[in-house]
Amino acid sequence: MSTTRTTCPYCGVGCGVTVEGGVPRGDREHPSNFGRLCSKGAALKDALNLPDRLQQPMMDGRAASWDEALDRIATEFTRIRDTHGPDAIGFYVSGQFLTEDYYVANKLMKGFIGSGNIDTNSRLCMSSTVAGHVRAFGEDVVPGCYEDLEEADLVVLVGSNMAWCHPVLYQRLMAAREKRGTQLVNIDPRRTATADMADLHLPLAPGGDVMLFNGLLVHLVDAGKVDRDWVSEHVAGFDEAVAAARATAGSVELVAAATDLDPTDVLRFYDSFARTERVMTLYSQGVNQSANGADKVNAILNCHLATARIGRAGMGPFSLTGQPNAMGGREVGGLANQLAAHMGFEPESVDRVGRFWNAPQVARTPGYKAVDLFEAAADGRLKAIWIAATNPAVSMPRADLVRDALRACPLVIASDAWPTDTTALADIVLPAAGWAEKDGTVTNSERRISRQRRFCAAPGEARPDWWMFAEVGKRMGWREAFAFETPAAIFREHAALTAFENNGRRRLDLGALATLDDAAYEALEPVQWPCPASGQGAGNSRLFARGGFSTADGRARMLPLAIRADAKLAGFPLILNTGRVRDQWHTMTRTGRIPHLMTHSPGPRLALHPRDAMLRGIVDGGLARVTSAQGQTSLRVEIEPGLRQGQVFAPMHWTDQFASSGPTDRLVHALTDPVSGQPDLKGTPVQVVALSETWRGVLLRRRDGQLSLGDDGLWSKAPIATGFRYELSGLTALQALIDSERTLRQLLQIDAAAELISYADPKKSVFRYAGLVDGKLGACVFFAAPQAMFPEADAASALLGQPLDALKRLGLLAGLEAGPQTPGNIVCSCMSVGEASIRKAIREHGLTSTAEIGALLGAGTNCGSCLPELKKMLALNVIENGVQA
Ligand SMILES: Nc1nc2c(c(=O)[nH]1)N[C@H]1C(S)=C(S)[C@@H](COP(=O)(O)OP(=O)(O)OC[C@H]3O[C@@H](n4cnc5c(=O)[nH]c(N)nc54)[C@H](O)[C@@H]3O)O[C@H]1N2
Ligand SMILES: Nc1nc2c(c(=O)[nH]1)N[C@H]1C(S)=C(S)[C@@H](COP(=O)(O)OP(=O)(O)OC[C@H]3O[C@@H](n4cnc5c(=O)[nH]c(N)nc54)[C@H](O)[C@@H]3O)O[C@H]1N2
Ligand code: SF4
Ligand SMILES: [Mo]
Repeated sequence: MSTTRTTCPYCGVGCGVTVEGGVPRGDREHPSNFGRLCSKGAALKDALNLPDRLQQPMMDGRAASWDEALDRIATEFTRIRDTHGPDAIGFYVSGQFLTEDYYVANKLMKGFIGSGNIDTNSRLCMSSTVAGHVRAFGEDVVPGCYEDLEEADLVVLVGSNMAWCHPVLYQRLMAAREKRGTQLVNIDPRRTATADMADLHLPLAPGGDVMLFNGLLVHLVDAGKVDRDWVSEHVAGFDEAVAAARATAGSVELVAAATDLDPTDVLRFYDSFARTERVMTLYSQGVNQSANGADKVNAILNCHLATARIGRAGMGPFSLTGQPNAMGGREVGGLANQLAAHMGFEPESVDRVGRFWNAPQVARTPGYKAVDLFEAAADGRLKAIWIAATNPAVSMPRADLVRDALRACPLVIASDAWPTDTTALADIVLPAAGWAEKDGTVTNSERRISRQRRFCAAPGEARPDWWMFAEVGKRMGWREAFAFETPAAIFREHAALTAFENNGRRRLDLGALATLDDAAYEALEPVQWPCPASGQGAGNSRLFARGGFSTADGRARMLPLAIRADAKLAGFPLILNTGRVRDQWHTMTRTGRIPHLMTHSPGPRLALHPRDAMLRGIVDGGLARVTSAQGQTSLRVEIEPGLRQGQVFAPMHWTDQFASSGPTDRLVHALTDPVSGQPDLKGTPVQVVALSETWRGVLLRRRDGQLSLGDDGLWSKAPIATGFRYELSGLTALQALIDSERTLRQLLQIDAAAELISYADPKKSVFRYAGLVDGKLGACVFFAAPQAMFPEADAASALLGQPLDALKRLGLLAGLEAGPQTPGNIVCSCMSVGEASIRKAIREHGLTSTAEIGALLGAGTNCGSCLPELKKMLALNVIENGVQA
């Protein structure tokens, strides 16, 4: 049986995966995960062969050949470039590209079409970190590595829900903590699964991070913790940075008041940071996705630079990257404000890259950043846009404007592996080969390059992204520049460019990899850069301990940072925070099609603080309308005491394909950080009002398809093993729906010939209908008053597609099939163990540890992603039932 070693396609931890007999498992030898996978990684087996793949190029809604599609793109691009200039064309690509895809797309746009207009979803993800790194270090370099987490004595997590978003790395941290007692501080307005595990949680007012870290800098100076010798040798701007910090955050009381934190907690954090030499500050989207994201990054870097806690074992600032190849995209220069290989648009770099590519018309200026790119498409400046491996109709702020932009733009091309809200608006849809079907490399959060290897054939006509861009390049007349035959050839060219006239000026140097032959590329083991041809400093996992920053004078920069006033908007008194849930990946094209990954968070929810809910007369599980200056939607509410009052939270994942509420980004404002251009996705002013729900329902069907619920019907969809489960609700009388047999038949997807059976108990507002095709259950729908739970639906789902005898029919309609108590929301998705079962077992068996839960129920014994939730339930049991843990 052949074994393939590859990398997980989800988050930036970059876990190694071995595939044997078509079954992916954690790679025990990979230095990211040593065999572990999280719930998403553990479900990779189910991500192979998912339904609905795009398999054929489509033009204007009809199937086309690759030749037709690529020729039309090349002809149109050439015409547009000749008529309107190169800046009338834009590419919007993705951190889910492999480095090789990215390299070719960047070369085509910046080198040959001759515009800077290629930007990526990394603009929404990492660009504040890139800007912060460049301002402080002179180059976008992550100074540390994963092992540092295991060697630190204090880990500060800022704006990161690592337990859910970087679970395997989080498990490594937890394992190290067991051994060395690592202290954990979590800085997040929301009490997340990560905060639950922290020694200290600072629920700061949103946006308070610069204030908090300015205050920390002042405290470090006053506590005598500055490494004066190191700073005088390796840092510039110390005095200015400290003066600005003192002017804004001169005392703990001031900081506490401005961030709405308890002064004792602030002091506890400052003291432990000052006291502990080995401190790591990990951060992600609570830092990056802000109107002052770059300043937040530099506020953190300032504290590490002042104390020389950088590039040494167990210390340093560390940005947790989101996408599997967020880093690779930064390396090739996929952001509109970078040119290539960590070079910007200085004339010297433009000249160097131009000579390397043998391209006479390299872009000389940065292009549009994501938000501007779609504005340019909306107002006619862009005549063509090519979107690949990202779903901006869902994931961009002001998503409705993005949709309008796609409708307005004369030529929209989208490459994806599944149909999405974005491909629905494209003139040309190109079917992409996905994970398992293509070869290349990705770079994880710690600068480690790993191979993704192909082990399946792509379905139908699907092709790798690099091939599509190269084909268009050739067809536009640049045959030689795009004559790539393999990903290995692309990688060699990319590696050579990083080394070209580098002379130690850029830390990104892959010179040693530029000469890999095809066999060596095939066999490439995970490797951390720098990897210069000279071998000097090769594979250094820690950088900058002895200075040597990539600035002209070799010194790092500390920055003076001002405090930004928060944006208040009359009529929108609450702040909408957005982010992720444990088992979903972004716009759900893969994870939303895997039944057991939909059980942990089965539908979109708006989390509300109990007091904000009470003030609005909203109950747990009730419906609410959320409105912002950008748009509005209706969502089911979950009361969450772990929120700050005044803040609401909604996941970013759901789309028009999965729920009537559609993308949360319809509500989100497009305010951007002035330095990085990254949108403030965590801070949209909104208003929330109660909606009165008149009925609720659950529909089970074999097949997906249109739902005929009338104008005000709300729904969300989840795949189940036997078909699809829809949660329904209404705002007007149910009668209109159930009085029409036609509507009912449409809902149940049965024609007039099929048998429709029903049960009604109007006094209790209970109505049940089922459609039978050839005696087998095709679909059923249960309606009841709001607040109903529908346990009978879980039982009925097993009957879908099964023949129903008279007894089963009766049972189904009478709701007798409910069976044993429902497991509740699934907490452990690997072992399918639900919240209700776990709580019951803890209570009845007096369980006090996750190990005991594991032994009894199996929960938490596989990937470990649910361990934080299990610990929380154990703790809650102590509080609720007075049991000693
Ligand atoms: N399960 C899952 N994992 C993923 C992904 C996924 O889709 N699903 N996506 C991957 C990607 S691309 C990314 S970028 C990462 C993101 O990983 P994270 O950044 O950990 O995830 P988020 O949920 O976006 O946001 C993190 C936290 O920022 C907090 N926050 C909001 N405002 C502020 C603030 O002003 N200050 C501070 N300090 N905190 C604030 C939020 O409350 C939230 O808990 O996850 C990666 N991993
Ligand atoms: N409100 C709010 N919005 C956010 C965020 C937030 O926290 N809050 N987070 C932002 C962040 S950090 C990120 S990273 C973005 C993510 O947002 P997106 O990038 O839009 O999300 P994905 O669903 O990952 O989109 C990837 C697409 O690529 C497709 N795909 C998969 N493999 C391949 C392939 O090999 N080739 C091609 N061509 N296509 C492929 C998938 O089917 C999917 O449609 O969302 C951003 N938007
Ligand atoms: S932590 Fe999970 S999603 Fe991230 S790379 Fe590892 S297995 Fe994949
Ligand atoms: Mo991201």
